[in-house]
Amino acid sequence: MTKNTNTYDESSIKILEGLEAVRKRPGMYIGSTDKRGLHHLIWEIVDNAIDEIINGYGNYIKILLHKDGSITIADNGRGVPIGKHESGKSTPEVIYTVLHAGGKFENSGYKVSGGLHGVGASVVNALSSYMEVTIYRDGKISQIKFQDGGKVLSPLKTIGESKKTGTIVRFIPDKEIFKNCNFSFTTISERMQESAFLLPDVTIEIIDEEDNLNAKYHYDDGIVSFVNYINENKNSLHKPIHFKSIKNNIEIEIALQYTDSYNEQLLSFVNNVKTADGGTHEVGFKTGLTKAFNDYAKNNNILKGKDASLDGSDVREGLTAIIAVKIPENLLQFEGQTKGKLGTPEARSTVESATYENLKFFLEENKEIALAILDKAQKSKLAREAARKAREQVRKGTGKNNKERILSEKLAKATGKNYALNELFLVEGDSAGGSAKSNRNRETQAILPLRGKVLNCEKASSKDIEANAELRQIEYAIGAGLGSDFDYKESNYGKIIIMTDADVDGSHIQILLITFFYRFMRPLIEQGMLYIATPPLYSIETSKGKEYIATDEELETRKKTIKGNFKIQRFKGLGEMDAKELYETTMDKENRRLLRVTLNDAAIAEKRIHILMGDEVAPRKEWINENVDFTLEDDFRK
Ligand code: 0R9
Repeated sequence: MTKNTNTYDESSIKILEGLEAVRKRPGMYIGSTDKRGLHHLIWEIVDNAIDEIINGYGNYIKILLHKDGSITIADNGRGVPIGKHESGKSTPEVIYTVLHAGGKFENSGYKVSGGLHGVGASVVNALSSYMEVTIYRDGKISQIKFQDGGKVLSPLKTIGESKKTGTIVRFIPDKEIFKNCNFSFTTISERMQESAFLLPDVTIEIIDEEDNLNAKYHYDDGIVSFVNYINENKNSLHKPIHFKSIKNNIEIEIALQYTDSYNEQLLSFVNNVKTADGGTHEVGFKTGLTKAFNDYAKNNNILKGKDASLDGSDVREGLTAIIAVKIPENLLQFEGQTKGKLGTPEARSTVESATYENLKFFLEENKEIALAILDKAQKSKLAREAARKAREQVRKGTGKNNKERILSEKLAKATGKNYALNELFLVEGDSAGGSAKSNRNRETQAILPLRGKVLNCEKASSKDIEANAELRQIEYAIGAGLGSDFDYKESNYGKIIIMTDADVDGSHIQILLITFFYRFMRPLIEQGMLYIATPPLYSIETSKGKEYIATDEELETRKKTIKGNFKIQRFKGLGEMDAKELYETTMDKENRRLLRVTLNDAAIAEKRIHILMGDEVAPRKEWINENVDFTLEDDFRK
């Protein structure tokens, strides 16, 4: 841990912009004003508390969700400085009302935690109808209050005495800005758990006073606990391998463990911020890992022949790894739209050599583990080669499973050649499939009926997929490969749409298909190409004609406003609608409502898929509700 020796320089605060700009264009500062943006407010404040802890002060963060919709975040650091700023205002007033006031961390070593790097406090204030900052410092309790997006309600004043130190921020998100102001205990506690894994000295507590929920996280073993947590329900081949090293001013800490599953899970962090899109540190890790296993295998005559070697994907099958690096600010480079990808070139070679050297040493010292992992990697190599051969045969039409024949039986193709505009409907049941085929937009809509339940892919290998008729049809229809060969750019369709009955079986088929896509075509989900169709639950016939109702709530509301007689029909399945109805309600771009399947957090999705692919239906439904964005698809059609 590095101690920040820079003391707070009250004159270094940069006054740049007014809070009004934030309110006018909140998206520019917090990304969006949906649920994600709402929670961003919390992350900004929590990040400031984490910064203080990383700098060496304090070890405790508490988050309280109050019944009145306000939220409190508290730390036990030094407390925000309470002196006067050169402008004549108090320092807290400047920090919480002036954008970019957090400039103090510049060039003070590691740039820590995420988000807007201390800019956040004023942004949160700008987007809150009320904010109150209480500071324990210099033997006093001081407090300042704001309202209506950062207007001072009561300037900083002493409200009591205390020997404690720390900062407490309480705020109410502005209802004019956020349509939905309900914080999610689950979202907050999952994110805080991840922070707690990365900050082993810290305890983070979350209390939901409304729903009487609470969670408290503290992990002495840091990222080793993280790996154990992810692999909790899996069969691991050995205890987690853990190493730390410092090279070229870059701190590297890695924990990894193999399980008997086929899935790879790699999570990386830079200065405690998740790098969801990877980057040079991940590349370095993968290269070092592949090299260490290949060298060991060759040196011990496990791989024979000059050309024999294991692919990266072979040595990562069943691997869970956490890569946490700390990079000094002057070397930090982020890339990509969301800045979730590390660009720092030095991180690549540094992480590669650290991984290689530490693993090489470990494998030499732990022969049994080395052999167990290599055995698995070799099996993966064989399965991969066999699956590829089978696919090639199918592509060339040489094998007994001719691709065209397999598809022509079931797939109703789209005639259009603009693949990005084309849509593939995966439809539950032959009867609904038949309706969809007869009434569709033939230019852009293709239909593939699915019979019964598809294979649960939680534990399937690519060989199992090739052996499964239903999934093989999906693979060939999409035409972009599978697993490590999958390339979403090759997809025959811009949208893959799952269309099932609105019942438990339908939900089950949805989750089975999502699991398949998550395991074998994950980029499809990452690129936002996977959707779920939402057929209506009811139709109402009145004197004015027929209308469709999506939910029970909507039905109740509508019933109250209808005058005269009406007839309600409940659709138990897609098959109960005629072809025209099915098209109009569920497939027609003008009327349909599609849910996009999103991947908010790979670690959580992984864990949840694993747990939820068990026998219970209720948690599975909840998973779908939580992981699917309930947004009108046509809002983000590109
Ligand atoms: C409950 C959430 N906590 C905070 O928001 C928080 C900010 C903060 C802080 C300092 C200490 N604790 C904090 N908690 C601090 C103190 C000193 C120097 N730097 C930071 C010092 O005593 O010299 N921050 C002060 C300014 C900022 N944080 C920032 F918002 F501008 F980043």
